[in-house]
Amino acid sequence: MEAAPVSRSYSVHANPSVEDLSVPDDVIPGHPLGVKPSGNALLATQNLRDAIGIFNMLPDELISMLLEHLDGAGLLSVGRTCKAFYAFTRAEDLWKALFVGSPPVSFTWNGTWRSTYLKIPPSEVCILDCSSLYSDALHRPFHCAHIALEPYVNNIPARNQIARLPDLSFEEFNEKWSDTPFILTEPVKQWPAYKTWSVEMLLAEYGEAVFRAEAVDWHFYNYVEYMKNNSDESPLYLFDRAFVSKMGLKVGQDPEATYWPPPCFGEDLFSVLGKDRPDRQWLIIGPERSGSTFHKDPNATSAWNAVIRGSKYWIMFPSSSKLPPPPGVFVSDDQSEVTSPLSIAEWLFGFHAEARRTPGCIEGICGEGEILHVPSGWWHLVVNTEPAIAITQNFIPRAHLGSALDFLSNKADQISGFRKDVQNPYERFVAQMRESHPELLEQAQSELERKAEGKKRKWDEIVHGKTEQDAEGAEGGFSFGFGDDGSDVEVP
Ligand SMILES: O=C(O)CCC(=O)C(=O)O
Ligand SMILES: [Fe+2]
Repeated sequence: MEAAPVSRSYSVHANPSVEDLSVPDDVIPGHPLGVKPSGNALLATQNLRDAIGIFNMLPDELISMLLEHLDGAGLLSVGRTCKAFYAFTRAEDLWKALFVGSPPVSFTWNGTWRSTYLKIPPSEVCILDCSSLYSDALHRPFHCAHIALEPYVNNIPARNQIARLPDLSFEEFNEKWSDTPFILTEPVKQWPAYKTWSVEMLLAEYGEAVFRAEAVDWHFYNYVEYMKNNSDESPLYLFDRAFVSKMGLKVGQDPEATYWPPPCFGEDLFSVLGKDRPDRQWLIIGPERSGSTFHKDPNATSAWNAVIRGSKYWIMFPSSSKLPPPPGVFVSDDQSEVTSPLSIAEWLFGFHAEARRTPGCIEGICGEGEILHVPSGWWHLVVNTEPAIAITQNFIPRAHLGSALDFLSNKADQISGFRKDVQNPYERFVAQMRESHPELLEQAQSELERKAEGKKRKWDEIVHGKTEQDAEGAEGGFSFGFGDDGSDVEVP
């Protein structure tokens, strides 16, 4: 009953021997302790769970939750009581939480969170046979950490393919492409970063530098040890917004620049805020299977994401208040919270097929030296199909000034990435735009007014059967988003 999606094709001979029909070892390795999915218990003659006494009445998930309350010594003690509890206390999530909760200043990555927390060198890790334990809760993360990505990222239907182009001019981007995801194959190939960066080179140059990886700040040499030797279902992802200063890079127009934003995207209008602008650029490094679960980028910004080494699979959906979120993703009524309780592997396993059939879905692989455009408001899930190094930058393009203003003024509670002391980002932004680009601001504001007026008219027609002229004299006000363009403009 072990579920094992086939990762690679293997030949079946005309006269298969027993060996020929066996599942090859390289598909999905067995669980390190031999734990099996729970369905196997139905035919089993022995079950290690019988030894856990009164706890046998609790579901696996509840046992795991109880164990989350123990410290390292507690977990080791419980694990010594019987093989079933030994297997439960070996769950990597427990040890990851302990390690991340009290990170040592220096450490050696020993291949698992448990061995790293307990400082057990790989040669001294002991393994008890728990093959008579049947638990989906324990088996699932291990299984997900090994499922093959190929069936999901390959064979993209032609109708779903993200457009691929060598390059674009600013005019082409501004007039035709600012609402559309695309991959450019040329500009990044000019970057010194593309020509010189690799994990080894970065390790040699910046091994001692400390980068942020989710909730931890690690020396890069530790992250590389981790990257090369882990079996996590959702590998820790290096995502550092201060890499330019940490690495002493020059960026943009400078003759010694390591990289520069491709000119087609034009200026980033958030630059008018100078030092008060929100976070904008990140270095992203991760092993195969690391990536980003479904989200929309912050503050209604667009983004580009340039792959310097490796490759990334992207699956994307447009959004508007009329469209549901992607399959398997749930959003609170005010869109402020996204719940995607699944890891990338679980989502691929459970929802990818449905997503691929859903209108609006587009997919693509952004390879080494290529750059992908994420228009503001688009949902995206990204998974690294190989160990990858990327740089991403968020920006407000001219064509999306209206949606950025709309977001900043109407979704103030969802604004993120500004320094804490920057009060009232919307008003600051408008004031700076009025100074630097008054004509663009005026255009965007009248565009927003036109949209709000259109919505108001539509509402009046639906509710009161009123015509445009009648509605002009209407009184009272409330807010309602019809969202035919993805924005929820306040109706006065
Ligand atoms: O490279 C990735 O994982 C995607 C990053 C991303 O979506 C983001 O920075 O918003
Ligand atoms: Fe993103």
